Parts: sequence; structure tokens; C-alpha cells
Amino acid sequence: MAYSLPDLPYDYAALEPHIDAKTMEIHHTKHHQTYVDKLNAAIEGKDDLQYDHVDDLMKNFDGVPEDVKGPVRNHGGGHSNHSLFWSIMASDAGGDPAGEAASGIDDAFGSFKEFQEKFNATATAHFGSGWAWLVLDAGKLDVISLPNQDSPLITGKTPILGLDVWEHAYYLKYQNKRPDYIQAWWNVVNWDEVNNRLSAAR
Ligand code: MN3
Repeated sequence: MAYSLPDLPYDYAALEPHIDAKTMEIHHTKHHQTYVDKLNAAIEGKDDLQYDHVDDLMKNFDGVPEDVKGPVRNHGGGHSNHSLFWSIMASDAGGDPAGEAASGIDDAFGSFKEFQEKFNATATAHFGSGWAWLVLDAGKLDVISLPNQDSPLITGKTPILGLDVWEHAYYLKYQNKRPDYIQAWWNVVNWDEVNNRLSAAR
């Protein structure tokens, strides 16, 4: 069974005006689809790399044969990261976290505001293509950035919330203004799903 592109849980226009429909459509049907296609091409015939979910492939990255580690890192990571990204956004979302995410963030960062400042600074300062992440690392919440499509799962960290800061994620609407995109993105963060992911990870 080859890996496949997941449907979005909402319309391409659902995140307007914060993330525009055209960006969402290209991001999902072109960029994400390409990661899926290139992953499948790279591991064709390698049945032991066909997991039910691509996250399990990334968790077992150490066991991936050397000759396909590069494409699995890039395209498996791209598939895993974008699958998470769509799920942690929603229309009529944003605002302050509640429940486990709220208490976990307060414990780890002092307050939601301090967490947001750290996350924004990390996402803004990341040089070139990559992602900013809220991860659970050895039971502790942390904010990190990783280059390209590197998955936190490769190094044993569990991604809870992630922001794509590749230019393809925002350039149509925000051009070079990455900080404006980051600020707008908080309006579509799906805290219910963040809570689900945090509960599952703990
Ligand atoms: Mn992307």
C-alpha cells in the first residue's frame, strides 16, 4: 500500500483571510502531493517501509536503508509534517488554548504569551526553509525549529504543533513578510487537536 495524500478536513477557503484559498490549494495539491509521490517512488518495492501511517516510518528512521534515507528524510518528512499541519488548523479557531495545552504551556514557558513570543521568535529567525515546532521531548514541552522537512520524530521528539515557514506557505499573500504570516496563523490554530496530540503523546 503506497502512502497517499490525506483530504483536508475543511475547504481551501476555510482559513481565509489568514491563509488564502489559493495558497492552501497549491500547498495541498502540489507541494504535499509531490512529497507523497516522491516518497512512494523512492521506497517502491520496499515493503518493510510501508507503515499504516507515515509517522511510524519517521519514528523508525534509524532502520531505513542508507540508500533511501535522503528521500525518506525529505519526502517522508514532508508528508508527515504537512499531514500534521492541516490537522492543527481550523476555521473559527485560534484564541487562547484550553485544557491540557493551556496548563502544559503555562508549566513549560510561564504563560501563553511567553510561549507565543518564543515560538514567534523561533519561527521568524529560522533561516531559509523549515518549520517551527512545539514538541514533547522526554516528557517536556519545548520550542525548536528544524530545517527543510526534517521531522521531529527522527530524533525521538513528538510534534504537537508545527508551523511551515517555507516561502510556499505564505508568499502569495504575505510576500517577504513572514512575521505577518506567523501573527495571522495564530487565528487558525486548532487547540482541540493540539490537546488531542498532547494527550496522545503523554
Ligand atoms: Mn509546506
